[in-house]
Amino acid sequence: MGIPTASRIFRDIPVTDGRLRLYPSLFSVEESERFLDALREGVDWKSERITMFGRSLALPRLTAWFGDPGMCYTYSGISAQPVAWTPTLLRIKARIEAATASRFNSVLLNYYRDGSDSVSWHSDDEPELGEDPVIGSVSFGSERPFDLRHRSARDRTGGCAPLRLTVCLPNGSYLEMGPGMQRNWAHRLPKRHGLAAERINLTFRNILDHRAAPMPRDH
Ligand SMILES: O=C(O)CCC(=O)C(=O)O
Repeated sequence: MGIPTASRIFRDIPVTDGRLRLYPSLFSVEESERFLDALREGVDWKSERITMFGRSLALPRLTAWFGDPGMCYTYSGISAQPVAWTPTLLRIKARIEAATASRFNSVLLNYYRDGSDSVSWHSDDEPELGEDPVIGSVSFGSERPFDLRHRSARDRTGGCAPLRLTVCLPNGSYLEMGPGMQRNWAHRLPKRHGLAAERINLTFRNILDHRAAPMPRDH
């Protein structure tokens, strides 16, 4: 299937112990607006709760989990059963798969209603994703900074690659966190106080062993 040339343009962001690739315009502005509207209106968004220090708290974002049958996922102590792929999600997935060598069987959707919504430091390293997963992250709506930090305090290579960096994720972009990025790095989407605009993020994943024991995390 032919895809627009702009979709294929990418930039490798140099990082120690990992591979990070940004496609700034995998989707055009018009497509991104249509997908943002379709996802906001068409997804049954959930406000999940986690227990921290004995208190039940709502996650500061809405979420939804879609995938092939049986692709259950446990994150932040929440066990999610997949909703079946919708035509919109299959179109987004097809674009990624046409532009890259990656293949995914599930996706976690995050709806950030405004700048007070966020996700705190974590790695996508649940056992069902396997030892060294590739995570594909699509962004629609408001551009937000995405922070990454290496898990070790020191640069073990002695080189000058940064151990902490921020990547701005524009409307219509696709960030691929390749091998090494969950094992060696953590990431977060910090709050942007005063920002009124919404954003929807889709993190495509591959569940390798859906029977693996869950490892809850805080975020
Ligand atoms: O919204 C983002 O860009 C990050 C989402 C994320 O880190 C996650 O779903 O694990």
